[in-house]
Amino acid sequence: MATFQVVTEQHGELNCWRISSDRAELLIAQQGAQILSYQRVGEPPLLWLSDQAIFRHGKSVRAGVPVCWPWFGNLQRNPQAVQAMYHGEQAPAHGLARSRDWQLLGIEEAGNGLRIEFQLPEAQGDLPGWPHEVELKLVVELDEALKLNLTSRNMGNTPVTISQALHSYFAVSDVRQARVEGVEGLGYIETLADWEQREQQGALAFAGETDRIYLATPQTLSIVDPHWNRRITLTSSGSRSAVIWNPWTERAKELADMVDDGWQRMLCIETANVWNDLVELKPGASHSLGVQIGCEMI
Ligand code: TA6
Repeated sequence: MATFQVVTEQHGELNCWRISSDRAELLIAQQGAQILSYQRVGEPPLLWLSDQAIFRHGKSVRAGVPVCWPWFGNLQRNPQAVQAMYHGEQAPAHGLARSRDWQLLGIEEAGNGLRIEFQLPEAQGDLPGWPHEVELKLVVELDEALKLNLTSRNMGNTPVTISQALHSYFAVSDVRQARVEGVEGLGYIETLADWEQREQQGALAFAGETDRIYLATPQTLSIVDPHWNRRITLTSSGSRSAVIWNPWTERAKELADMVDDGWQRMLCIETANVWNDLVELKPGASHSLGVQIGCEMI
C-alpha cells in the first residue's frame, strides 16, 4: 500500500497541491481543478508543464490537463445547440471551467491509491452568461495509472447541451519522433484547412502544425515515443472524439506561455465530446467523460 504526502504550494497567484508517493508525483491547481504535472518516480514526466507557464488567476496554465467545459474551443465553431446555452458577451476559448476556482471536496486513500474530488459550485447557475444548473465534479484517481472522470449532472428543468474535453498535454522526447496509434483509418476534421473532413492514413506522425478533431475514436489511443522507449496509453470512456494538437514553430512563437522550441517536447491528445459527439443532458441526467493514462516501457 503506497503512502501519500500532500503539501500545499503557491505557484504565482494559484493555490496548488503537490501529492507524492514513492511511485509518483502530481501537482494540481485549485483553479480549473487543473492537473499541472504528473511524473512517475525515475521516469520522464508523463504530462507536460510549459517552461514558461503563467500562473495567474483567470488564465488557464499551459500544462497538464485543463478542463474545457461547457464548450470546447471557439464557441462559434460549436453546434448551435451548444452556442444557444451561452448568453454572455465574448465567449472565452474552451469554456468557463478552466479559469475558475474549484472546490476541493476531499483527498482520501482508496484501494491501492488516492482519490481526489473537486466540484465547481458555480456551475449550478452562477457561471457568467451560462445560467444552467449542472453539478460538475472532477474525480482524479492516482494508482498505477492516473484516472480522470468529469461528471456533469443536469439539476435543472430544461435540457442542457455541452461540448467538453480533458485537454491533456503529454510530454514527449521529441514530437518529430513520436507517433499516435489508434487513429488509423479514422475520419477527422482538419481545422487548419477550412475544417475539411479527411481520412487518416496510418498512424499519425507530426511534421507541421497539427490541430485535428478525430471522429468515432476507439476507446484506446497511444503515444509511441521511441527515444524514451515508452508507450503512453489513453483509455477513454464517455467519448467518441479526440482532438490532437501541436502548435509547431510559428504558433508556438505567438504563445506567451511557451518557449519558442517548447512545441518539440509536447503534444496534446484531448479526450473529448466535440463536433457531432455532443452531450445532451435531459433534466436529471448525467454524463461522465473519463480518461485513464497509463504507461509502459517498450
Ligand atoms: O485543442 C486545440 C486548441 O483548440 C488549439 O486550436 C489551440 O488553440 C489550443 O487548443 C490551445 O488553446 P488555448 O486557448 O489554451 O491557447
